[in-house]
Amino acid sequence: MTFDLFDALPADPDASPAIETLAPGAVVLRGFARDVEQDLLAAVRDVSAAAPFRNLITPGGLRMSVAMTNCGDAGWVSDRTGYRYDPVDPQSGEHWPAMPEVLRALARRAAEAAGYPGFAPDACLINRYLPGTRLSLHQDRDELDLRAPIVSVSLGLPATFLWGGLRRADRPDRIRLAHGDVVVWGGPSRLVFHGITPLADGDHPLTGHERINLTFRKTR
Ligand code: MD3
Ligand code: FE
Repeated sequence: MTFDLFDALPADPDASPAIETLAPGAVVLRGFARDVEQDLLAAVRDVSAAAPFRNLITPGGLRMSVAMTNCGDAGWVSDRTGYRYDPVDPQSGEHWPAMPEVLRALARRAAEAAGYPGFAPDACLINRYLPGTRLSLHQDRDELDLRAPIVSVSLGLPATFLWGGLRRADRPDRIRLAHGDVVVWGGPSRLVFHGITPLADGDHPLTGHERINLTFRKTR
């Protein structure tokens, strides 16, 4: 009689091939946003009609290659004075557009699937990448409540995501983020250094030559 190791393993009702753990606290949900892709892109178009994408200036005086806008009660901005979350879009002097319900609901659903129930983001930063656009290695630490995760949604062209350790000098790993992928970063992964390598050109059926990334944050 043969003994198959797999016969000895109980079925795991929570095991799903769509949930990959990258590191403690960090989970990739491949294709999780696909079922609402059209609604998400329509919402991004609405937000950017009211608060256009712009290339912010870093405190060091460099213009970022990523173009950004925001929706929600607060938006991430950078200028010569530093980084901050601001309820007002400095370009218009108006509040940022409200967070569309389809965005809020997706972020909550993804956080829950990753083990962070009750995620209530007050800010969504929307990044737009064109071929050649990159985001250099950084930490996200402008949020007051670092216990809450950050949920990121990738749409359009694929990108190579770099994620390192808690020190800038830690050699980063690379993962491919494709259309519809959602990543949830919390717990011990919340303060890892991360970035995006220069975007390769391509032609995506829904976004053409663009990659859009949404990051949902609880800033206070
Ligand atoms: C890990 N955005 O907006 S998303 C950012 O694809 C940012 O546009 C990248 O980094 C993008 O700040 C990466 C993945 C991501 C976002 C936030 C994180 C990973 C993170 C915060 C902490 C740890
Ligand atoms: Fe970041």
